[in-house]
Amino acid sequence: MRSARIKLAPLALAGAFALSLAAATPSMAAASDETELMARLTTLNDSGTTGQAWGMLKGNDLKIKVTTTGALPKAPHAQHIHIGGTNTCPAPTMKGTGYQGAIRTTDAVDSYGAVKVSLTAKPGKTDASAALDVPNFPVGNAKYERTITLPAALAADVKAGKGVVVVHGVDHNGNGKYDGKQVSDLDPSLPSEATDPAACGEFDVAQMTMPNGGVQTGGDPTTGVEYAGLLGLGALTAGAGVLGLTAARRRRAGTRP
Ligand SMILES: [Cu+2]
Repeated sequence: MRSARIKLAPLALAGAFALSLAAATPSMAAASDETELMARLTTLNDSGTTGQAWGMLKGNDLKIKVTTTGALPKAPHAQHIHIGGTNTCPAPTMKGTGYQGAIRTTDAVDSYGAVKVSLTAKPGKTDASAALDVPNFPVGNAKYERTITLPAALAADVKAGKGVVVVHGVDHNGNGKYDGKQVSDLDPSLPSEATDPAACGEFDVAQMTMPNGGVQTGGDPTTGVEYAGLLGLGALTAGAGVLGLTAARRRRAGTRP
């Protein structure tokens, strides 16, 4: 009986789905205190620097990773979580007070606020006092990871998605190093190039994306939303039910393999 085999397949998949979900992401079912965060870092000041940040906040402990590409090689790049202003990145087209209209760090405080967490390597401090702890920042492209215990108020802000990850250091004149006559708005002993923002990304709470790749062959954007809603209620078994529904819908849509 051909039809019986077709009906069995979704059931087996549903079981696998429930298992993998329970193993991989217990936090979802528990509706726990873990918050996942993501930022896509986009270029400011034509630096050519892009990157991404990922975070997992558990209580007040933030595990954070930052990677960048296109950062000026062999030069330190200060990196922070800023909070304040509108908790957003400035438009890349913003006119600043820096080199040929470049955005300097303080030009954009209305957007991303002040430095609240300094993303230094150990043994650097991680509060605002370490904002320019040059020896402990990544040199060239970042491949950064650290777990930082935040003050409770900051953890709450990060959890609310208010953080903005900013990577600094822009070689405006393209000569391969930080120099130039203009001094930094953060520290007059440094050239402005050393501290101007190079990339920025809003550290948003990650949208819940379900591991549906093994089930769907694509095409139905609404099923992901259904999963999210049901799982929000902590209903693993309901998830299996939705899978059955999805399979039925796909058959109706004539997308059987
Ligand atoms: Cu910063």
